[in-house]
Amino acid sequence: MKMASLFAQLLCILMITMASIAIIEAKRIGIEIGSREVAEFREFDYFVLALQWPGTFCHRTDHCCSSNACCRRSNAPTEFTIHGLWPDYNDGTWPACCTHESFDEKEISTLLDALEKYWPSLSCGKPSTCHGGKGSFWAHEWEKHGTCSSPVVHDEYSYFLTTLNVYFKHNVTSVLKEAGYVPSNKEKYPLGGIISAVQNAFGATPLLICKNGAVEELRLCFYKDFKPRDCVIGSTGQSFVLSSRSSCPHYVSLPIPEYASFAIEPGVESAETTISSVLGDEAL
Ligand code: U2P
Repeated sequence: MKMASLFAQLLCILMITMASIAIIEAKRIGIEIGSREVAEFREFDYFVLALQWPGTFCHRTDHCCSSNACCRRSNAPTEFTIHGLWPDYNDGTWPACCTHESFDEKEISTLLDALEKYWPSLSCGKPSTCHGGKGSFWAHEWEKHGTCSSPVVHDEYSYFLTTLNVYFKHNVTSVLKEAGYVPSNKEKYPLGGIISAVQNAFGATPLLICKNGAVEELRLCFYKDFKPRDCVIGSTGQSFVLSSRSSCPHYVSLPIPEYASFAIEPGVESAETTISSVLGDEAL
């Protein structure tokens, strides 16, 4: 009897230890349990180029710091900026933190001017990295998404260069401007009109994400060869459908990007940057 109870206790300790190890391992490789990120590291199906609208993001700045581009006064962004290039699965899930490679800013030193301008952080927060720490916006995006972009993108440098090149080839801000959708704090534009303008320009349906009726993100989707494809996923036969209507009303606003007027924290210089390097003709 005593032996049986001892055995049961040992079994219990063993199970708790195994569960703890599993949770520590999941956290180590950055899997957010309960979210749509998956631990599966099979090859992804397509890419999402996620773009942020600074007019919406910068409105919510409540303090300034050198890393927040909303605080750059005359150099604050006025066009869609890059959030990330995300490898995704067709079922609406995505892999995350696929390798143990850590972000190294030295690897992308020649791209930094361009990244500061076109891929800046629009907040002061320090996002989590895959191996238990906090890092820059770029560190987060590379470790979480870039490391899952194989076999199309193999390393950190090509992840950032490829993303910049895809971004330059698909200038959403000018497409919307040409269609009459200019930043405004008064106008509201038909969601369908914005979607059509992007469809006409690139031949594929984007996905819009809104916050309080304002465009917060616009996502473009691409096959692995970077030919545009629809972002809307799902059909009548599938239960998963993701569309711009999930978060945007019929009429949306595109607020004028205005830099945050909060002072930069004392002792920290303003992060004014100018683009001084040309990326050259490096192909995708
Ligand atoms: O949408 C909220 C966050 O989930 C991650 N995401 C979303 C859609 C998608 O197709 N792929 C994807 O990764 C993004 O996480 P982040 O890169 O910001 O950590 C997105 O912001």
